[in-house]
Amino acid sequence: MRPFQLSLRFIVPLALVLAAFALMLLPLVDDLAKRWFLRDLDARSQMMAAALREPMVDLVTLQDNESIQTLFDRSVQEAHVRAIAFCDMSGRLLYHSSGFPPGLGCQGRAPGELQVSESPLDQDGITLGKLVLAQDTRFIARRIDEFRNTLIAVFLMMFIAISALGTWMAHSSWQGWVQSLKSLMRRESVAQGAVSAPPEFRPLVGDLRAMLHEMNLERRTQQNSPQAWTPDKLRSLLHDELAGDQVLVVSNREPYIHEQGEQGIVVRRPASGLVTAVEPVMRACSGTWIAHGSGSADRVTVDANDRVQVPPKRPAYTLRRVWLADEEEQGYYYGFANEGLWPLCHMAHVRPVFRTSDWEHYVTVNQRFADAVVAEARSDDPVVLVQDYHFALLPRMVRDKLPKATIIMFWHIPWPNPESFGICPWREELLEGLLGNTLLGFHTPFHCKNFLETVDRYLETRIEHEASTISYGGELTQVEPYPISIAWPEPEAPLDVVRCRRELRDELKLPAGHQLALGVDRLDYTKGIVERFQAVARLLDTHPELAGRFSLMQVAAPSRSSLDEYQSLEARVRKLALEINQRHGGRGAPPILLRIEHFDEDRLARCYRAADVCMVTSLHDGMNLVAKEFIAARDDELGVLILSQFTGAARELLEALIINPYHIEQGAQALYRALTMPEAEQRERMRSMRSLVRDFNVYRWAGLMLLDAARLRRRQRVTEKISSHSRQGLRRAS
Ligand code: ADQ
Repeated sequence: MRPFQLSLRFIVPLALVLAAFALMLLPLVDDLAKRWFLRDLDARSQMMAAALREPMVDLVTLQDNESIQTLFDRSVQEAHVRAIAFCDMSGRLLYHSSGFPPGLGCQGRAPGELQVSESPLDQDGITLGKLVLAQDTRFIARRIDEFRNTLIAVFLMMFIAISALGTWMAHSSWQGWVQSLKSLMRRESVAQGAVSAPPEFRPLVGDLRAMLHEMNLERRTQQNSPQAWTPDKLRSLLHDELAGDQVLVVSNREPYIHEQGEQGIVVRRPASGLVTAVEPVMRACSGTWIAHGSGSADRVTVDANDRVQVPPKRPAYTLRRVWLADEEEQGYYYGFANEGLWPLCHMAHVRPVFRTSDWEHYVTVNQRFADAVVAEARSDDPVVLVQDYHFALLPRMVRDKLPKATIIMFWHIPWPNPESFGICPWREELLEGLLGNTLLGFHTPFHCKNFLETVDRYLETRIEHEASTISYGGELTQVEPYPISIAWPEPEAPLDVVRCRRELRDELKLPAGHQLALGVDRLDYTKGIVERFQAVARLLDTHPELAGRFSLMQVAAPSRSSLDEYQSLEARVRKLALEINQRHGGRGAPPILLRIEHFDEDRLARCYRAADVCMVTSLHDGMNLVAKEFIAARDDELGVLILSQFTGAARELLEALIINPYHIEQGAQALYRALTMPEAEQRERMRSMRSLVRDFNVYRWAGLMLLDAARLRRRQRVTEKISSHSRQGLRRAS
């Protein structure tokens, strides 16, 4: 579009100049051509008179009327010769060709369309009379018309040729400039001057180099800063890097839910790491959080624009609620997102279900949230933070309306390999939607790699693997890993571990020295709860002495329980727990203590502190926050984490006992090793993991994403500056 606009700026003046030139030139050309034709006619008359002179002298002398008539009639057959006559010295018309015009005599007066020329006829120095030749000039006007038309056609062709050449040159120069600019912006090597810049950019390369260098330095410093990431640091980052920019968050789940309780309306906060991480951002910039209004009292607590100020006690930002009809929630959330995308992205051997009606709801709901983003935007370039797989289409929808927005999306679940993703009937649409993002984040480099390979397989794009960017339709999407984490707990009065151990064992009616492993999950088939129970059963098979002295407490929060797959999982989990308890629970406490319920934060923290072992056995998991919560809770530096190799967390928490949850014997062995691990080894492992989770907390996760967004935003602004510089140059050149 832009090269076309630039070429218009060149074509319109060219058309005007050529038109003015043609207007000036055409009368001149007419006049010149007319004179040229008349001169030509005159020369022809002279030639004809010269040719007639000799025979005419003889014939006039002999007064041979008949031969003169024949000679004259033959001569008027020549092109444009209308009449020939001979007049004597006294001006009498003696002979003339047939059809001689009546008004034309010997006086040289002729009707307007004729040109008359006279030539004397001499013999031996005596003048016999004169030859009068009349030529038709009407053809001259016709010729001049033809000539003028030809000239206009030549001008038109010149205009078309120059315009086409100009457009092509503008287009290729534009592309060249944009390419060079992109290379300049993308590659750090440019900062060292490795990529040669086109001459037009040379005045800017110095600035650009300094800016890139400064930004990369800043990023590295921020990443490796020994200073811990805190909500305050996140706030000051926003203040320094995105001052004055509007921030909009989009998520399915809202940060505050109003419910109708027995004693009136109550506000509930969902337990979610995402809310913890994003809330300081929102508080600092007074942004707007757009989410599905799912609470029973949500509608009565919003204003006429569906907005409510939150947190309720000290309002700091706006929550904009979006309403969904039951069938829309069913199709978009339960259907496409959780029966389609969730199993598609997790390798847990549950087949995704794709229904066209679910997809249609998914498109409609994404569009409704995108419209809400556009409606809430106060400028044409807000920062939009999109959360998770519920909104794969939204980035493109927002980009179409707000091309200058900085859209950042975090995909909280794994990204599968291209073959697995390829079974989705709407794979291209989803990928195109995601490429509307400026920045797309995953938990691990492996998920980023899978995403790049998937895009490479199914869309025509340009991928720079080194820079981790995808160029699609002239837009660039940066793909980066941002491992999510938790907020490091800083309780006012730390819980005493010994007390937590005693209280939990009392509550579960377990003897004081009873060893306890803990599992905390949403009741989801990706979490490997069945495999965890099988590992416990296997442990008791191989170490029967542990029966009655060890239990696994499984706290499973009901989740998506309206879906068949989740109902049958619950039934399997309950049945397996019962079977294992019957088989191994004869002597004392049952080996599996199953609690299918949601625990509040405080209760969970007590469980983490009371356990000897935490078992995270996910079959596939983007990150898994339970592993990090367990580590953060253990300020006594004791306790062992068993962690599935298929979690994102396993890439960071290397001191955990890493297992393959499908390998039941391996799980059982790890459990035995954990239950018998000396305290010194527990401390060593726990200390190392605690220091990592403390520093790599959720504020760092949000901070690095925002820093990168600010960096890309600055790049975009420099790109725009350079583009406008190039456009000015182009305008001057044309
Ligand atoms: P989840 O699949 O929900 O998250 P996870 O990361 O473990 O998985 O987070 C679960 C959260 O729910 C934890 O904060 C945990 O404390 C809480 N929780 C679990 N069971 C509970 C219970 N019974 N009662 C109360 N709270 C309970 C998705 C991805 C993950 C990714 C996160 C964050 O699937 O891979 O780590 O998002 O990006």
